[in-house]
Amino acid sequence: MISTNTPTDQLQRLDAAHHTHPFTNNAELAEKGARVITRAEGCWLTDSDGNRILDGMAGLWCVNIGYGRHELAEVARRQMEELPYYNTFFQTTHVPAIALSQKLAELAPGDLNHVMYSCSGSEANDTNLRLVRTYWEAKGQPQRKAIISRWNAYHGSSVGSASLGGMKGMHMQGGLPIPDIHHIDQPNWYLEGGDLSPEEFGLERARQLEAKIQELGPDNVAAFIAEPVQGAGGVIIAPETYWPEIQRIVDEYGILLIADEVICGFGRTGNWFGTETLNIRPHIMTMAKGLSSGYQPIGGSMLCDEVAQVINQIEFNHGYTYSSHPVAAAVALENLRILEEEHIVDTVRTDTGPYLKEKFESLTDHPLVGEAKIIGMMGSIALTPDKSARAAFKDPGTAGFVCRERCFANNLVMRHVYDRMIISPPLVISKEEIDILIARAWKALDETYSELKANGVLNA
Ligand code: PXG
Repeated sequence: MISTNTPTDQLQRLDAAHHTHPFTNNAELAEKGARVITRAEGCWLTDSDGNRILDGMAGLWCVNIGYGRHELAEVARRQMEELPYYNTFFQTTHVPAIALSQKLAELAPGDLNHVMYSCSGSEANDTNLRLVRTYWEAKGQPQRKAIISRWNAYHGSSVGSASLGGMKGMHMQGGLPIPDIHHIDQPNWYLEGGDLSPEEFGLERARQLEAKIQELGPDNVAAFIAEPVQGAGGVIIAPETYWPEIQRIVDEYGILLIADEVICGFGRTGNWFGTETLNIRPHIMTMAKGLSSGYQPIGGSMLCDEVAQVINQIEFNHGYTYSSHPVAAAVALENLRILEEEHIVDTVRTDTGPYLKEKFESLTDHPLVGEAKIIGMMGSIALTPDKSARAAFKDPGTAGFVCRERCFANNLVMRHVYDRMIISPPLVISKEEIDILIARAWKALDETYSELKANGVLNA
């Protein structure tokens, strides 16, 4: 029987033999061996060799309250003893589902007062896909099937949610997207803005939504789906003109707006939801990740009163065995209690968030960094071979990969999306830990710079 005391190389060999990792070239990984994470506390991971690693990504953008909160373990244990499982399909319910739904209705903005649960963000977006089309059928407009999304959006990895997403590398595998999903360009000014000012570019990109609605026929469009801030796409913060124009178009054409809050939700942007930070009024909100801080797999769709009222009049033939799972719901509720009672979201907005912003933006002093963008506790820097020209690397992703490896070697987890380096730390990160994060990032950038220079990849 193996355990965390088993030698690392033996764990790595067994992992390579039997465990197929997501989004990974498993043959390459088997060559070098996966790093084995054994414990975590606060913002710190420990690996099987005893290294302590600062987790600048909160797991996968999800461990908002940090690791090691025994209260959640205690709630899970109690719930497992009392009622480990029951479904809500056939005229039954249970206390954790009721309590969590009530709490979410209280926290969510506007009249987003109703929750349909899933176990993940992908499942929640699959729910949304079927739900918005079913909504329009119930309203006597079955021809409204088209859903508009954006290139480089991430909405999940299932057939439906990956189709909604705009990752071309995902569409290329497995015959995606499914029919009647349409994509417009993303508001990524740094890479795609050309000579336009950010403000002009924001308007231009938002107006692609209007053009797409007109192309498809306004009566055929069901919904527009977008992340308030694109996460997996590289922490792309739209220019200020973008969202007001999107909201105008959505309102004018009467289509549904789905805000995918899987990353932005539960404090990440300094408010409970990204839609509040950006002043967006969605009809449906996708949730997962920070809902339970990753302690249990749970996601869901928050519906506004009108959408819920229409859906509630029919039998919507949809649900998962583990929808509103009592243990996951109880753990999520405890997570929300901690976020609220410890004022974690307020602290991000008024104290640690501004501190991180100042330090993070100072990374633009580094010769390799073209821009730094951050909102609350999600940020990214663009690596560039030539700062003055906003230049991109010839072979996108190479520099980012080198930098990620240098971060890892310096015991900092920072993810790369092509040549953008990303942070999304636990929301409880302290100022001292922020200083460590920035110092390690700076060191990794220096090492990356030297390596790229030696390889002749830098222009200047
Ligand atoms: N929507 C958004 C906005 C997401 O970021 C999902 C939906 C899907 O959630 P699930 O729970 O099904 O994974 C996500 C997930 C990365 C990375 O490397 C990001 C995600 C997942 C895995 C990796 O940035 N986001």
